[in-house]
Amino acid sequence: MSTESATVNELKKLSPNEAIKAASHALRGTIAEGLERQITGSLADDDTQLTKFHGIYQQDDRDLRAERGRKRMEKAFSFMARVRIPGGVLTGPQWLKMDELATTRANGTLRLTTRQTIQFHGIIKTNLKPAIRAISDALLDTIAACGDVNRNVICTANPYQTAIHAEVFAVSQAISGHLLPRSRAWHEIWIDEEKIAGGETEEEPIYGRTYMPRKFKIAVTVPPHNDVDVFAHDLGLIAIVENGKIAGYNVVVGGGMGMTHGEPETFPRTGDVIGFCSSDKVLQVAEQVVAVQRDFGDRSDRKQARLKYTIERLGLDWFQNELHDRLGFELAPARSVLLTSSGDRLGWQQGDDGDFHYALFVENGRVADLPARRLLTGLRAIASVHGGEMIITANQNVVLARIPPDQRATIEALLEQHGLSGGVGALRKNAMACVALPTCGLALAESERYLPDLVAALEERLAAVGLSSQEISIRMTGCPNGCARPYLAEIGLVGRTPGVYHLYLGGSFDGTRLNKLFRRDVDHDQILAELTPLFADYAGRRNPDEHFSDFLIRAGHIRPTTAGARFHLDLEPELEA
Ligand code: SRM
Ligand code: SF4
Repeated sequence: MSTESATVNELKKLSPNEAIKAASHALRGTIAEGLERQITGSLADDDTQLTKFHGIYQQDDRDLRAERGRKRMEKAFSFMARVRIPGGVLTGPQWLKMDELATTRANGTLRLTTRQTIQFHGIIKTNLKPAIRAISDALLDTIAACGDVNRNVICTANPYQTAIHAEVFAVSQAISGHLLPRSRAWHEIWIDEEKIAGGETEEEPIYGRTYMPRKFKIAVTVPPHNDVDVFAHDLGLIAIVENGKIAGYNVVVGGGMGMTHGEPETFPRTGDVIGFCSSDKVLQVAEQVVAVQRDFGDRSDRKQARLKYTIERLGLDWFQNELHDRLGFELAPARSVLLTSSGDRLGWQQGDDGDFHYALFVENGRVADLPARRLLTGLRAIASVHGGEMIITANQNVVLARIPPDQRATIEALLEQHGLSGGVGALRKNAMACVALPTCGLALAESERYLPDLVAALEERLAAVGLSSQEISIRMTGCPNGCARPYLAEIGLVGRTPGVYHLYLGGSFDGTRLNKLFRRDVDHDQILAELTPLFADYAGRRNPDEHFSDFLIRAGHIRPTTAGARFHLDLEPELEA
């Protein structure tokens, strides 16, 4: 390890999480004992850090927090469990098991996430072990879905579209498997696997005893689609297709979304393209990028512990040299790539082999029954007859994949019967919100429960100026951590306090350019008041095919992000319009 890393990790006081990981016996802690304690619905504090590595978060119902506090009752604790589904692919029977689990052990809904997986909310402690066992019975797991490790690897949706998509999916699965922790703790605690003889803890050849300094995220995309937001990840891989085959991948490093309000040393950042590697080298590249961050990431301050800050601190040239040294070869120059959109192509598509695929809109990823749109029951009915797969996208939607031509009418009828076949407005289609209240412990404002209403109001304003069919991306989060990747949207809204948001504008539709802070602390009416004149100006003066955010920059409503600026600071609004 070099002197730089000594400076950051050996001379500073390590964060408390480092000691918890080191003393955890490869992620076991006292979780198993805690599950037996019936006097509380919670686990020991240190164990709640370790359960994250097993895909499990302790939460409490924030809608009930104040009232229970007044009555001096324990918080209404429950757990969120996140499944590991690299590439988002589930079979029909697996979907049905997840659906059953949601109704029997969780809050009766499935939550599709921005990382192509499912979260269950509201699992009480006594249900937790049976729930994880049910996930295991469906041949799935929750290992490394959270925690200081490589998370669920995401890739452009639907491996059944083309052979290229199939290969990218296989690569994502291979990376996910390669970077899984070797500890058997998950199997011992949750599915009662016998303890290893002698009780010795396993070696972690890639991670070591203290795992990563922080979470680590990987996404793989197939141009021209950027449905994974490849620039938002610690490591992004862009498939380079030549003569109908994948020649290799452009390598992108140091992306990330999270920041903290009022702390300019934290910021969203798009990754840097650092070169190209052939397909046979991609696992090696992924492992060594992880290894550099493992050794040089800041382990003293968790707010500075992501790869984006390591690169800002030590420099991109340093990072590339270190990576090349470890690889024993240099990445080739990056190939040229065109990305066109970051959303999903909703509706029917036909694959190379003649099978159909239907990408179904799921508002903010919440699979629940509403009077007009019965998603939970509808998807259950479809999964029961559908011989193909159900594929979760990184935009929180689901693709019903591999529908043979003679089954299309059956699926169409089921969609119709459950109110799922109607059109969705152009703004709504491109909207994403994070979970936020009531489950997220970090939420400062509503997100999932509020964005649908805001979109309805904005769609009225767009219709009034003839822009009903204009696709504009809008994303909201209940705090600045950026779980719905709001800083890459054309319109970004980031929670400040209940009912109040910062408004960001100017992110590109293809997910390659960050937006900028446009107005601080705006409420519902102020958001409408800010956006309505901009919509009108856009309707009157836009060029053909010009996206909203590109227009805002051309028309001078916001200053362009300079080519070299890969991060923005949350300091002052860019311009007074
Ligand atoms: Fe996230 C923390 C939900 C994708 C950045 N995120 C959380 C927690 C676990 C809150 C907590 O730590 O107590 C949220 C649980 C809420 C709940 O009740 O379910 C949460 N994040 C989500 C999900 C479910 C949002 C969604 O609506 O889909 C996404 C689950 C992804 C998955 O399946 O693995 C989710 N989170 C993201 C993304 C987007 C992505 O990965 O592409 C980001 C921004 C990218 C990045 O990491 O930079 C993201 N989440 C964060 C952060 C800030 C991390 C940072 O280093 O800046 C936190 C807070 C933290 O880690 O301390 C966080
Ligand atoms: Fe919670 Fe904030 Fe993530 Fe939303 S962005 S889920 S409020 S941590």
